[in-house]
Amino acid sequence: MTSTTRLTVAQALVRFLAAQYTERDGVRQRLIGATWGIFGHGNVAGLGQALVEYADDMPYHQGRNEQSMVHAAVGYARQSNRLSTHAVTTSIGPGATNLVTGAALATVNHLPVLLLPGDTFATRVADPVLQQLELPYAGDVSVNDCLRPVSRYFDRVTRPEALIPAALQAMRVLTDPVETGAVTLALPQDVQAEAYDWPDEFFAERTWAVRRPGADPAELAEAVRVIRAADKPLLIAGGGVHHSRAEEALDEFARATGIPVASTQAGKGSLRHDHPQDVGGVGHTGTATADELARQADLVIGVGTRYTDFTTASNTLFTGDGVRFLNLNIAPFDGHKLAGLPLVADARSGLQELTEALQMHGHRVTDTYAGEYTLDKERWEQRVDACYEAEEPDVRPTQSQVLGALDALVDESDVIINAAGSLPGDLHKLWRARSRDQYHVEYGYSCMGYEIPAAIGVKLAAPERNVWALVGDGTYLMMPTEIVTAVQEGIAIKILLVQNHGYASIGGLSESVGGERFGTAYRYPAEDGTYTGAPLPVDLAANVASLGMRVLRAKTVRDLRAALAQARAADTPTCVYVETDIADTVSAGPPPAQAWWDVPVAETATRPSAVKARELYERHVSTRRRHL
Ligand SMILES: Cc1ncc(C[n+]2csc(CCOP(=O)(O)OP(=O)(O)O)c2C)c(N)n1
Ligand SMILES: [Mg+2]
Repeated sequence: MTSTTRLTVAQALVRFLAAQYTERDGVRQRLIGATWGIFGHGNVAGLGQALVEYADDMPYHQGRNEQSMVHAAVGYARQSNRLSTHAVTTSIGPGATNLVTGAALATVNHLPVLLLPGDTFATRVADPVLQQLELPYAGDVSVNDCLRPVSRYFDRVTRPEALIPAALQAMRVLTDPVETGAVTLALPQDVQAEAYDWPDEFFAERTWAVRRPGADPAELAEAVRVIRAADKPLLIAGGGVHHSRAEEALDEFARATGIPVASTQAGKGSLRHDHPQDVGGVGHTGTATADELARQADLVIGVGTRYTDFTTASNTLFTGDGVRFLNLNIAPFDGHKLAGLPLVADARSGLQELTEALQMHGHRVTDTYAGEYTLDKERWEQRVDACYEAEEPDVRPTQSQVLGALDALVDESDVIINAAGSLPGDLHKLWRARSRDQYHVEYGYSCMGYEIPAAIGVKLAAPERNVWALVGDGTYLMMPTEIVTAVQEGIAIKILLVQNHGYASIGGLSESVGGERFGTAYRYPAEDGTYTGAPLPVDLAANVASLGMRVLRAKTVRDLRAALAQARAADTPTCVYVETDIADTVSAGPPPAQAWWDVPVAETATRPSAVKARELYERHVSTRRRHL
């Protein structure tokens, strides 16, 4: 007879989660390192009680907003190379639907996170309960169904025994490098508290091996053939290089073949900035070096990339004669993009196999090609230096100079986090990544508000690192509340808050697409009704301080350098607050976009700015290539 233990569904789930491990390359770690939670009637008596009961087995973190709890879990998962993540429990209704944005972010970025929203009664004896959505045409729907399209696995545990298959499927998806993303187990609140006799095997330690599949021999042979036949190959490193910990394999591939390596936002840092083959970011926010190589390339080797519009410059970047794509990707879906030759494999395994095969042929790009990109790379470095330099240290810095001040201070152990605004573009162009984890820009979902909670997650995964959340004022206002969590738990994150009184990024974009910067500045309304009056009297530094975090205000470049150094040395959460000028962000900013980005412009309009923008738009559209 199997031995059993009588526990509630919530208790069983917590015990089960505490016993799950992942293993890759001989290293084993907890799959669910901790659980975040905000309690309401949908989870307080179920999961809330279970987390107290098993507090020794499952660490708990108290969040302030459900979305930001997911961001923290995502930050933790990314820093943990997807081998470990956090769970997030919420109440029903608004607590649950607040998860949707975080879930989408996790799924878009292929980062694992376990969501445990409470759900309305399975028995329906008290319908409608507080916060229940009733649909006259469907009795089996709850607001949690909003999580289906943004989850890689969704299940609703309406009976205690159904937890067993649901929990096992959830672990399978979280640890599968192709499938992973947000995983949702919706837990009706009555079922959470229901007892059941669980077979003890359910609670035994279980290790999920994270696989590294190698390439199919025929695909590998074809890949080697096309690389050998290419005159001007360019490799594009995507997030998959990091997820697979393929940075060393990429380094060996690049050194052996001389093939230059550009990177997407998610892939930046795959090679150090001073690696001879690293040519920086590619695409709309790319470097001149990488974008020129992309224009001329006859073979683009995508490694672990989804080829978003920022990378392909909305399909206007790859214009080389007969350009072809070779896509090393663990996901066949991405491997087949741009009518490319798929090389379906783990990034590390695939790169190792390619390097070995190419070395047998002594394959290397020509010295002329290598000489050209080496020279271009040096030229770009000088442009970065010029942007970072601040000849006059006693005036307000430009945003590039803010980055320059940080660049001068950090070493390999620092992690910088950003997701939205004008910073991602500036960082992609300028940032000199010194280590593989340093550049943490979430640009799959580019979600304002990711940065501060993600910094907490990263710091929990890597307590020895200096973790910086870089935030614009718009982003700050979107989601500052997890500062309280950092203060409460003594998580010494650093925030660099750049105040420019509005949306520099979208303001600039708006101007270029005929939108006249409408609704993008934080200003009082002027007489004509547009928001172009005086700046608002908000004091975001005081706001940070009011949440309990130490703030250092910097007015000049000199102040900023001192404040950043002080913040870096601090062992409590510290924010550096600096004002820049929206106008500076454009005029004294980094080099302009080296490639286009498609944001459709009004086809008909009366205002001259929109008419002009449309003319330019049509010229760009005509350069689009279809790769078939
Ligand atoms: C949640 C969310 N809403 C809207 C957007 C669209 N968006 C992208 S950048 C941006 C403005 C960011 O402002 P701020 O943080 O001040 O950065 P700045 O552009 O001034 O550098 C907006 C609204 C987004 N990325 N995320
Ligand atoms: Mg701003």
